[in-house]
Amino acid sequence: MAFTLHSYWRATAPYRVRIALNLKGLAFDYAPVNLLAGEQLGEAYRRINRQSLTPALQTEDGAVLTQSLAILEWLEEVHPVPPLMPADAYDRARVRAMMGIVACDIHPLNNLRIQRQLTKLGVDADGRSFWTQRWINDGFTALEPMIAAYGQGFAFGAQPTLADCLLIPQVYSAERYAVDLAPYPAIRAVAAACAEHPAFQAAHPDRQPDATPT
Ligand SMILES: N[C@@H](CCC(=O)N[C@@H](CS)C(=O)NCC(=O)O)C(=O)O
Repeated sequence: MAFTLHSYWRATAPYRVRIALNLKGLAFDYAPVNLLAGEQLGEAYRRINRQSLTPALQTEDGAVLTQSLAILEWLEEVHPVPPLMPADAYDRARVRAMMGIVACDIHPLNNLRIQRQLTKLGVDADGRSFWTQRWINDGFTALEPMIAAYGQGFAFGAQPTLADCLLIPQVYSAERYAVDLAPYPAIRAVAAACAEHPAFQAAHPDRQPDATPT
């Protein structure tokens, strides 16, 4: 059985997993979940992921995995070639620190359900943009010197790692929310390098079967 990735084209957490699958050369079927239409809240998808969040990955042997970080680490353990983590334990901790900044300290504050809750609380579009930009800037301000110190073309080192799988979708989100990336030259350089890489290109939201013009 092939992999099936439950995904929404513009959502950044499934985008992380698409990049990793592509980097590892693992083919997958694409199962769209229309987040704007609320499909994640329906019973059919809740049977796949009780959290009503994307991604979910059905593996070759029929298991269903949720939470993008858990999926990425599972892919790395079960399909270790090419490696997306450095060999050294200190270096792996550095990559995981970069991953944590995006996955724990930026993204949870900005995703769709948070945006919807802010709207319900009366925060207008400008207020929501300010909120989103603020948390992205906070995280990018921390990431920038780490990437400047450890990156050699990619976020950590000279080959893609799981840090790039997290960073690139977050840069996509930052551009959507009109964050000024001028203060982050190291992040911009990594984004430019990844934009030339076929695995990242194929994972781009605009290339997904459910992409719709906005
Ligand atoms: N921590 C989760 C976050 C998943 C998540 O928030 N997914 C978003 C898309 S990026 C989603 O499906 N949101 C649906 C909603 O907010 O209703 C992970 O890393 O998988």
